[in-house]
Amino acid sequence: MLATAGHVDHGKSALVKALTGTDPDRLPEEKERQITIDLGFAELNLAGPDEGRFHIGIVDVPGHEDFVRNMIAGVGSIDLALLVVAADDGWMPQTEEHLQILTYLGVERAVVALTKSDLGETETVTGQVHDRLHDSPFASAQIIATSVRTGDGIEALKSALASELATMDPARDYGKPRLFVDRAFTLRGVGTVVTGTLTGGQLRREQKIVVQPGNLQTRIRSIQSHGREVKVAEPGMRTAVNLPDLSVEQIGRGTVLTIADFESPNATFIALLEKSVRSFRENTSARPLKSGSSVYLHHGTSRTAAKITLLKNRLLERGKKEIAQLRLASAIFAFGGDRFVLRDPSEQHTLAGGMVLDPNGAEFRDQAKRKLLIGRATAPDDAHLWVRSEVGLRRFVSIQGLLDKSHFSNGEIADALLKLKREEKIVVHDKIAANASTWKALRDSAKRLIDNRLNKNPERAGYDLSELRAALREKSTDLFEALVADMCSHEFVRKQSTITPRSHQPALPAKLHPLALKIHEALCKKPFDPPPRRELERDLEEQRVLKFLIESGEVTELSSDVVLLRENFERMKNAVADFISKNGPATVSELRQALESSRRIMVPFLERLDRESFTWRVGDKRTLR
Ligand SMILES: Nc1nc2c(ncn2[C@@H]2O[C@H](COP(=O)(O)OP(=O)(O)OP(=O)(O)O)[C@@H](O)[C@H]2O)c(=O)[nH]1
Ligand SMILES: [Mg+2]
Repeated sequence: MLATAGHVDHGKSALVKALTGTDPDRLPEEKERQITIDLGFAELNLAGPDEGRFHIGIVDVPGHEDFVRNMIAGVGSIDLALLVVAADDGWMPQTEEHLQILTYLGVERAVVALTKSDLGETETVTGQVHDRLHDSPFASAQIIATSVRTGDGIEALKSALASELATMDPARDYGKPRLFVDRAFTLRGVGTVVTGTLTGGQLRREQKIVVQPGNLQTRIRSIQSHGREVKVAEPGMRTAVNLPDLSVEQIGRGTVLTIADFESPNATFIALLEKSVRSFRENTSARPLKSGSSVYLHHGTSRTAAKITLLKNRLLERGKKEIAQLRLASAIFAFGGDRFVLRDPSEQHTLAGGMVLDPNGAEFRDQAKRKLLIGRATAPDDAHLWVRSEVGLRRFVSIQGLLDKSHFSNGEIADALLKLKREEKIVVHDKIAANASTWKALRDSAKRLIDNRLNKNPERAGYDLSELRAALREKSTDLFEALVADMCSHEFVRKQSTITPRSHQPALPAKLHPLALKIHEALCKKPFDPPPRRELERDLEEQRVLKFLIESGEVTELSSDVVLLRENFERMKNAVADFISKNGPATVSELRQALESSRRIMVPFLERLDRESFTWRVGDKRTLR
């Protein structure tokens, strides 16, 4: 995609018409006032090298200072700018402002048209433009003098654009399509149509899509590009999508068409802000930006009120970069690596630009974490670096959804994980990835906790997993499960709900032996009608002993308040079998009398036998299975 840029009345729209034959000014008010107000669109066909041709969309932007907002919406997804400077007027305020906006948005290529060459003295203006561009990304841009009056330079401009396009990489496809909507309208018989410049991935006819913010689900009926039906829209394409199930109100400029794979939009995020060193005039836009300022954030085709908190210094000075948290009045659908522009609340000045470093926006006052984040801005295309910093920032990450909102494909993310694993920078366990050192620290503290507990309570079969999790203060189930699985692949085993070293043999400490004897005796007195459990464990030590007896199998637990010696449990079972074989199905009360037990014991006891499928309940009687 190509977009014009430049000061009002410098001949952008006239040039687009001369290049394409299409007048991009379509609104009656635009015709009347002879000024561009909103974005205009045209298609440029150019002869490329080797008989090839370029079909490229042009977005024509307004130059007037009141409509910079619309201009930004037009240049969010472009790869090449056609910067227009009128030969009779030279470099003007919106030439400068547009240049800064293009730079903030990461546009790296431009061709300059010196328009109205029939009216001006092109040599001096060429010198001035060179001057202005020398410290910009467009320092080596071709400068072509043109006149739509005489036709001079139009062919030269076409070949300059073609040669520029020939050396550009195709727009990246990372499988995450976003169409930032710049227009929505209704066509009779067709319904709602939205247009935009597609980035990040393909969209296809009949595809299910989601409109963000708002998570509105719908389906694409058809797609057009420059008036032609297409099955698939590719990244970089000017795209018109027919969404008959939505109304124009639901999907105006600023919304995003995407697929269902992503988390909701965010209203808070972390970004690196940058203030251009350039200052055309000593005006508001050149003053440092203060932490706490209210601004307008322009992202994609959206504009949202936002508040900035600088995380390190209090001021963002000209020529500097600062990491900041942005809190928005309403959520936007931003990815890590996205660029944006900040303007002042009265919409008079462009203040700064920025790149989203973390769309999920927690605050990072921690210096090490800030450093990790800032590193991302220096390598926005480096999946390895982004994955590594993500793991570093959050200690542990779920692999599912890792860096979903980024400019990296799932394949690139998986490759980066694999590489980091091979380099032993991270560990990957099942569904999670962690810093190698953090993981080791976590495992060590889990081990220490288990060892301490079993040293203190050698009679225990293991450490309760729920207790371990609470002690580690780990909230993520995936993480905790991965930790336990990892430990159990080495020196630990999992037994029901406990974890224990393989070598551990539970043993009652000698000083508790007398208590064990006491409990044993109490359970023997009336073997089938022992005292309630609470009478056996009146203090912590007795509790420990009884728990040990249960875990070691010496005592059987029938309910929270009923325990029996294992051997008595077996004897009772045999007695029940004898009684029923002789007398036929029996009630609880018959069995209770026969066994000299009590209802308190008999009810949970028989329920246990039912569960073991030893007995079977028919009405109020038990028979044998
Ligand atoms: N003499 C001369 N006049 C031109 C040329 N190009 C444009 N103009 C005139 O300059 C005026 C402004 O042209 P536009 O193309 O509307 O300018 P623009 O940059 O699109 O203006 P905005 O979109 O409002 O910022 C019109 O009256 C044009 O006819 C040229 O090459 N030579
Ligand atoms: Mg115009």
